Amino acid sequence: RKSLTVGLIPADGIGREVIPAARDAILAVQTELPPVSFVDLLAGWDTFTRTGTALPAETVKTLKEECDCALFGSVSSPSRKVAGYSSPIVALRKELDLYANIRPVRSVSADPSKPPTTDLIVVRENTECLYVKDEKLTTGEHGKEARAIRLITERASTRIGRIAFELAKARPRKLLTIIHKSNVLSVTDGLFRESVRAVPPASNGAFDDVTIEEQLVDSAVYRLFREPQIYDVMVAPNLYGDIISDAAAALVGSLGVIPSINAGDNFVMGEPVHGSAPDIAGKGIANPIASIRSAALMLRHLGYASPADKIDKAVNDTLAPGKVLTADLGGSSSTQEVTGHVMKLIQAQY
Ligand code: NAD
Ligand code: K
Ligand code: MN
Repeated sequence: RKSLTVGLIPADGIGREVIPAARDAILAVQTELPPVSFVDLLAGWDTFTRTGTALPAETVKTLKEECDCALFGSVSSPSRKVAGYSSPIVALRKELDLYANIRPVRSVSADPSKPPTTDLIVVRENTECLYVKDEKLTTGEHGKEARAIRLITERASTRIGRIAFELAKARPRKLLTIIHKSNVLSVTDGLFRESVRAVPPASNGAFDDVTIEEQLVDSAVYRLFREPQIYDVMVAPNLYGDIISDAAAALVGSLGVIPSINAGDNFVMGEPVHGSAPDIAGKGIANPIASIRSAALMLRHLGYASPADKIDKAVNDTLAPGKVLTADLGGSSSTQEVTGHVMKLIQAQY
C-alpha cells in the first residue's frame, strides 16, 4: 500500500466525540504506516433529518472508490418506524459486504502478572438473520400480526465459520464455540450450525487443531456470566452475536471499551460496539477507548501489527492503574483527558 485513506463516519451522538480519538490514535502511530489521509463522511439520523437520507450515495461512493478502510462511530436509530429512514450501519455492512463482525472482549487486571478473567472474541455474522429487516404488519382475525423473515444461508454461515476457525486457530487455546438455538429453530439455526461444522472437513486439515464446542444461546449467556473464562472464540448468527457481545461488555466494566471491526474480503471498518448513548451525548464524558481500540483492530486487520500493539499497550496501561478513567468505569476524567493520556503513552513507545 502506497497510502492509507481512512473514511471517518462519526454519525450521531457520542460517535462525534469518540471518533476523533480513533483518528488521533492512527496519527500517533503514523510513522509506521504509509502516508495517512482522512475523509470526513456523512451518515446517520442527523444526516437523515437534514437531507432525507441516512446514508448519502456520496458516502458509499467515496468509501468504495477512495478509501482503504473506515471508522464508524454510532448512529441514533429511532425505535419506532420512520418513513424513509433505515439504519445506515446495517446498510453499509451489506453495501460493502462486511460479512464478519469481530468483537474481542478482554478484561485488564490491575495486576499484570494475572491472566485476564475474560478473554474472548465474539464473531458475529453481519449480513443476514433478522437483520435482513423483511418485516410485515398485517391484520388477522385477532388484530395486528407482525412477521419477520429470518434468513440464514449456507454461504454466509460457511464464510463466517471460516473466519471464526481462522481466529480460533491463531489463539493459544484454539477453542471455537458455536452459538445457536437449533433445538427450537432446527431449520435456520440448524443450517448455521451444520455450515460452520462443515468448514474443517472442507479445509484439508487446516483446522484439525481447533476444538469445537456448541452451546445454546440462552445457556451461553448464563455461562458467560458464571464462568467467562471457559470461552475463547464464539461464533453466532447476527442477532445472537449482537446480544452476546453487549452482554459480555458487562464483564469487563463497560460497553465503552469494546471495539469491533466489520470485515469483508476487500474492506474493513472499525466501529465501537456501543451506540450513540443519548443519555451522555454532548457532555464530553464518553469513553473513547472502544473507538481507539477499534482503530488498532482495524490496523491489525490491515496487517499493521506493530502500531496496533502500541495502541493496545497504551490503552491497557491506562486501564490497569485505573487513574485516568471516564465515568462509566468509575472515574471522573473527560473524553479528552483519557484520549490525551492514551496518546502520551503511545508516543512514549517511539
Ligand atoms: P448505547 O450503547 O448507546 O448505550 C447503552 C448504555 O451504555 C448507556 O447508558 C450509555 O451511556 C452507555 N455507553 C455506551 N457507550 C458508552 C461510552 N463510550 N462511554 C460511556 N458510556 C457509554 O445503547 P442504547 O442506549 O441501547 O442505544 C442508543 C442509540 O444507539 C439507539 O438509537 C440505538 O439504535 C443506537 N445504537 C447504534 C449502534 C450502532 O451505531 N452500531 C449500536 C447500538 C445502538
Ligand atoms: K457503534
Ligand atoms: Mn449491540
